[in-house]
Amino acid sequence: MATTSGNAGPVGQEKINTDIVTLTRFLTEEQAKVKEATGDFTLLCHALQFAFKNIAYYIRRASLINLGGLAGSANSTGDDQKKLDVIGNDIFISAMRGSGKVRILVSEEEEEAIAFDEHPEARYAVACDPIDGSSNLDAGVSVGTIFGVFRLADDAKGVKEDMLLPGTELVASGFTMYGASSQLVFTMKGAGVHGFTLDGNLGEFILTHPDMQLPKKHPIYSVNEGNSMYWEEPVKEYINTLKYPEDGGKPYAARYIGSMVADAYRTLLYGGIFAYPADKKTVKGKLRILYECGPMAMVFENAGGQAVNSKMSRMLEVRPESIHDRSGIFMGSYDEVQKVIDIHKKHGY
Ligand code: AHM
Ligand code: MG
Repeated sequence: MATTSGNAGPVGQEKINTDIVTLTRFLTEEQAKVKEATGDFTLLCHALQFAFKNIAYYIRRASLINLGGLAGSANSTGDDQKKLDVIGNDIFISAMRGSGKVRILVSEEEEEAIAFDEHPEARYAVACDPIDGSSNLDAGVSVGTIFGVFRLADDAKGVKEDMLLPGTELVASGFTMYGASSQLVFTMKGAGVHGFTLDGNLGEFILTHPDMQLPKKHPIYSVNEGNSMYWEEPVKEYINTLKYPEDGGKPYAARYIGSMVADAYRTLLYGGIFAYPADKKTVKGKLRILYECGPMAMVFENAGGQAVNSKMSRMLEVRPESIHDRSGIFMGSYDEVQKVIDIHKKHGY
């Protein structure tokens, strides 16, 4: 007789789902909904998907094949590059070039935009941070890839100025998180946010979190409090209201990993707020508009949350002045971000 454990059925009687939705199937079904679709966007997404799988593979194997540590170079914004930063960047560039659908690419790791002149007809532009949070890599902390896809104007020349677009122009965005498992969060303009999990055996991203919705509020804040002596007054006041609630309620919990994809993923699932404000020392903010703040803002808005910059403008409407331009950001549950906005308004913002 078969043995049973707990409430599970006898071995061999697990309920097997034979009708799983892979990312490939999801994209095909989405394309079918758009009558005039040419399939270019779907092909581009397949190339993105391959880049994510490839980067996930090397991150999993990093300690085994000596990929830890520095590469001995610095990136566009002067940060030391890790060996994996360089590999992730090369994988991403090659996948985007190979798709034949990308005219121009901006990567955190490249000072200049990369124009794929061999594909003059390609109509998409991509911005990416191939391995965000890489300063945490050697400690085994979750890192990820952040990406945004723009449809270029018909008269675009394939130069970096074509990419100085606000997030409202994004046609798709999202991020992966390479952690205990590899997660992909993906959204398209005016659509929902969907979460996929990489099944290493199948080699496929499986739809595991359809239509992700941020809770309207949740008592978690996520910010690098080591910067608080540089914060502007409204930011100090806001964080204090969370730590010392006036109504005698419970204070908020602090959670800060220091890897935006991991902090964002938790915030998306549980709710709360993630902030990296501009401050007196980092006047423009730390995080980059094109490939960090904009794509994340689209995800958070499409999941029912809000995202604003340090001037309390809607993050998605902020147009970068240069491809590596930075911004302060507050993003998270709708009501939590609204508190930030209200306190700033009181201070005349
Ligand atoms: P990176 O793109 O060089 O990895 O930097 C971005 C990271 C984010 O993932 C994270 O939110 C932030 O920097 C952490 O900064 P800090 O260490 O100043 O708190
Ligand atoms: Mg980054």
